[in-house]
Amino acid sequence: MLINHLGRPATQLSDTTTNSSSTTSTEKNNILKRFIAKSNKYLIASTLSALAPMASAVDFDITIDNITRGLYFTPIAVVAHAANVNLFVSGVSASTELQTMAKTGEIEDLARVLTSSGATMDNNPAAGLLAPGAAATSTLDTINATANTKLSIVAMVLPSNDGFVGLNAVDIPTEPGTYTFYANAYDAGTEANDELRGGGGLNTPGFPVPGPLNPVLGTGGAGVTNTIEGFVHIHRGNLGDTNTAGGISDINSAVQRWLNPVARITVTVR
Ligand SMILES: [Ca+2]
Ligand SMILES: [Ca+2]
Repeated sequence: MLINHLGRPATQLSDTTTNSSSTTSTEKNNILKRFIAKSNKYLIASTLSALAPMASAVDFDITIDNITRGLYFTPIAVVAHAANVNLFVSGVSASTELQTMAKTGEIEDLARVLTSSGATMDNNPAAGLLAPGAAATSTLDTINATANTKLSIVAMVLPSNDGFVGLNAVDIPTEPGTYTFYANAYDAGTEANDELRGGGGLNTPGFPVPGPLNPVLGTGGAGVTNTIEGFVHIHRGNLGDTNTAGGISDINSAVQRWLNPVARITVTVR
């Protein structure tokens, strides 16, 4: 059965036509006048909306607060991108570039791919590690890149094998004001969470240990697990232990465990 735009069966459209054929000529004129008046109103409305400024172009600051007790964030990628781009999708395998970021902390590969897709980026606003309780601010300007309506932020979290803080494709606000988002830590699913010190390379086990982390980690752990998870998911958190010279993990469970979220993102649109 044919259905018109109001959801009525096509047969009802025929009934309406039959009824209108019995309308008098005066009534027809009145109907025509009302139709013309309405059409003018729509024309004026559409002209006004065409003259309104573009709502998608914005110039904004993004402040990232590390709200954890004991995690460091490696160089942060702050990205305004188009709606058809995703840095990661929960439940799906990580891209090679995301895997590299989550296992080594390096964002150059991710930045190269995103830049070639037309994204607007600010890389490494903390100029290195963002310590627990610290904050860093980026500025992005999408006035000349109006397709970039989504905001994503990623950085590896340490200590972790392939954990990362992720804000995933939220709508960039367009009205001036201050907006707050919270970001969870995810597991890239590309390395077993053995929780052991390592070289931090893409194909080496364990996690990198930059200077500030060295004195607060244990040594000689046996390893928590050998299982590679296979897909991006909410991180289960570090298990850790309290044995600084052995146990299952080199992570201190009294300091470096966490519950999500791990970052507060404050967007200020000017
Ligand atoms: Ca993992
Ligand atoms: Ca230990």
